[in-house]
Amino acid sequence: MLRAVAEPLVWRHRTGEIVLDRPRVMGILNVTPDSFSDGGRYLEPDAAIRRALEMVAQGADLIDIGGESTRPGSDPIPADEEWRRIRPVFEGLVRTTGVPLSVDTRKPEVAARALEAGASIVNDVSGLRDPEMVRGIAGARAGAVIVHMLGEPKTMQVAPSYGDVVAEVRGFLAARIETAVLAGVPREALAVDPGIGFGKALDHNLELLAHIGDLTALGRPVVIGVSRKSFLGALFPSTSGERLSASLAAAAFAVIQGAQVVRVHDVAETVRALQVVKDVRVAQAPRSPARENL
Ligand code: HH2
Repeated sequence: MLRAVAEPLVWRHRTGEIVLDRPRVMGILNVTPDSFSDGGRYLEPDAAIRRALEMVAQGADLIDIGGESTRPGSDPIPADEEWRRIRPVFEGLVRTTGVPLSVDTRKPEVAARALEAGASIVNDVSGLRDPEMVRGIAGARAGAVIVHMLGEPKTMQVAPSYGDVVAEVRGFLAARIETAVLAGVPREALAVDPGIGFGKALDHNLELLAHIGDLTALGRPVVIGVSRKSFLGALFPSTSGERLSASLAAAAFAVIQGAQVVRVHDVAETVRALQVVKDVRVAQAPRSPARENL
């Protein structure tokens, strides 16, 4: 008997849409002096633009550009400084690539400037809590990633505590989707992210990864950011640069569980790992008439 093949989700954004008929790779570009893994490497706009184009050539489906580190213990920076760092990168990339660009920011004024400069999606690790952020996204017809974070980067890793982490994160994301939709953001413009490492102990991160199906049940694309993160270092001692194999395993596991977008530093390696997942899935359903949708 033939299996019914579900229609792929579509993620609409300011300049088009992403059909999630295969897992997508979001390349990380931190234009900061202090990001936990690539801090200081791409502060110079030309180096940042070169790195973004390299990730596109390696198969990145979108590029996520941030000017403020939100690593545990980090302090916020002023909006003007954040925008000063990323402005030339947006302006340069809009002219040189058609790949959608997202702005990784918690500040509505930075998001607004980036959308004006050509960004398509706002990736907000504070989960669209600020009504001005939601209004800006609705007005610009931008896409958005709603990320769950417990507390603030400065203190979020100080004894984070949940009753049921999966239910609480899911409840938060569900509520933020409805608030954004009521404020005029089309549901199809929204993606959700459990915020691995954002106010979570090791067990919380593992539980969330183990239950991604509870998040895909929200009906919107699930974005997962595990790349080089310190919870992997809690499983075995390592520096962020030594976590490639662990990051690939976690990304592949997330995709097998139903995550549609993975946010990564190591684009070329992740593209290959996800290709293996895709090919094995195709072999799992040899008689499906729509193999390309797997
Ligand atoms: N993680 C980080 C930043 N932004 N956005 C989403 N949607 N999901 C994530 O898990 C996520 C994110 C933190 O990682 P990174 O950007 O590599 O480091 P830093 O915050 O130090 O710049």
